Amino acid sequence: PAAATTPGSKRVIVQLFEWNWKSVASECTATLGPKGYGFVQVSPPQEHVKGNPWWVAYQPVSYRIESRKGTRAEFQAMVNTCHNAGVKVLVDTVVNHMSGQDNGGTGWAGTTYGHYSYPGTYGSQDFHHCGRNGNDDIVNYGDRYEVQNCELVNLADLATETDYVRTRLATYMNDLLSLGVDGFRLDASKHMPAADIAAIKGKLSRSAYLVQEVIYGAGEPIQPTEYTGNGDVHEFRYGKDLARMFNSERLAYLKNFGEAWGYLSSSKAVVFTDNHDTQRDGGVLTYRDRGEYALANAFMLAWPYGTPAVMSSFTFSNKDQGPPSDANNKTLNTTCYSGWECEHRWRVIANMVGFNNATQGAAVANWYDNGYQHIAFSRAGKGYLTINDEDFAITGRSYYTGLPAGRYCDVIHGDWSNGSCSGPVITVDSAGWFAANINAHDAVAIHIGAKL
Ligand code: LM2
Ligand code: CA
Repeated sequence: PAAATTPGSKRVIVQLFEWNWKSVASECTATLGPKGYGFVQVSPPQEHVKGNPWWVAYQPVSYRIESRKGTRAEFQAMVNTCHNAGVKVLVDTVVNHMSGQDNGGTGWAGTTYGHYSYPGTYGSQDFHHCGRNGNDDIVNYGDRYEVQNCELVNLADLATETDYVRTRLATYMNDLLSLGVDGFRLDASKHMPAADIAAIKGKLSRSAYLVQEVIYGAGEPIQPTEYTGNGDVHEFRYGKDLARMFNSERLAYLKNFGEAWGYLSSSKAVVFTDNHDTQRDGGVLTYRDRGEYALANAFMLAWPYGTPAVMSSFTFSNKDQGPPSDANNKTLNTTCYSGWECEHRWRVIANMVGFNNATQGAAVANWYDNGYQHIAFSRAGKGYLTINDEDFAITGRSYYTGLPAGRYCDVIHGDWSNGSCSGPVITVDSAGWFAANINAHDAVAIHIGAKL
């Protein structure tokens, strides 16, 4: 069966990184549904190695749905609750490898394992031994064979070319589908040939939204475009370039942001300011950039390139630090703004999700820039965003929106709910113009979904 490659009308994804199932469920009801998020991306749900770092989740030990984030029953309840709130569930799925522990151990749910032995699941014949670099680890990203057959940081590399491994992975994914999930973020996709992913997809019991993690590397033999036949692909260049425009270049250059920059085709790309890896590796904007980060997200959510994925983080001071957890490393319930950043709740970000939904399918029109850090554009007939990232206020200007005359809620500074606006109202005149002053490092956004 063919997997669906296109999300529905509410397309915005939010990555609730390392949230436990109980907290994801509450957030679907409290925020994600009401604010219009289409998908919640959850962290890997399978049994993993023990330990405190967040990345234990990326070392599977079995495919039991039992992790520091919760039990199978809690996972099932979360999927149901999110569906009732109108939010689909995208599961981070670790399919390229198992654990990276040389001496094995006991997993979170009690499964005893060895580096190349997962009783009842895989034996030594199910793993690659690439015979390179002394320890079978990947060193040279310029070598296709090595990237796909050697080990990513010592993680036991599954022989995804075999029917047994493909069937076992599909069995795991079909189990998740039976729990009602809507799609998969396929971890480490670059480390598997696109044909292997296609074969696994061919064994799925029903259609599902696929997002493949293929990190673009200049000059590398394995390119993100190889994977678009299977489904969507993350466009990693987007967040790095967007950060550069905000930090050291010009917002004016964003006029043709997207395919013209050499990116994947818009209909296949999933884009983000940052994700859990890039926010630790640098070169992108993160929650630490506060207002600047909010403006970058506002742009992403207003600009019609790709499917936007909003990051929601726990705060950290070192790269390995795990999420707020108890003494056994069981993840605590989320408390926003205390240990958890909850960027997806920030007024600008949450309200721009509504802008994205209201402007679906409308082209960019009426682009304006001052040559530097002040830009503006409409989504024809449906919405208008202007960002002033200059160090000075822009006053006494009018903006041509082409929108129907009327009074609109400025969703950057106010919330729209039950037909009223908690912040400033922008009046578009009968010729489609409005006048406003815009502070330094600030923005104004209006759309037809928030019209008084
Ligand atoms: C991914 N995408 O392809 C994830 O987005 C990324 O977060 C994962 O790395 C990676 N692939 C493997 O799924 C993370 C983390 C690594 C961590 C691995 C495995 O960034 O630091 O590696 O998960 O847990 C850790 C240690 C590493 C060690 C390895 C195996 O940092 O030094 O390798 O475990 O024990 C000897
Ligand atoms: Ca591999």
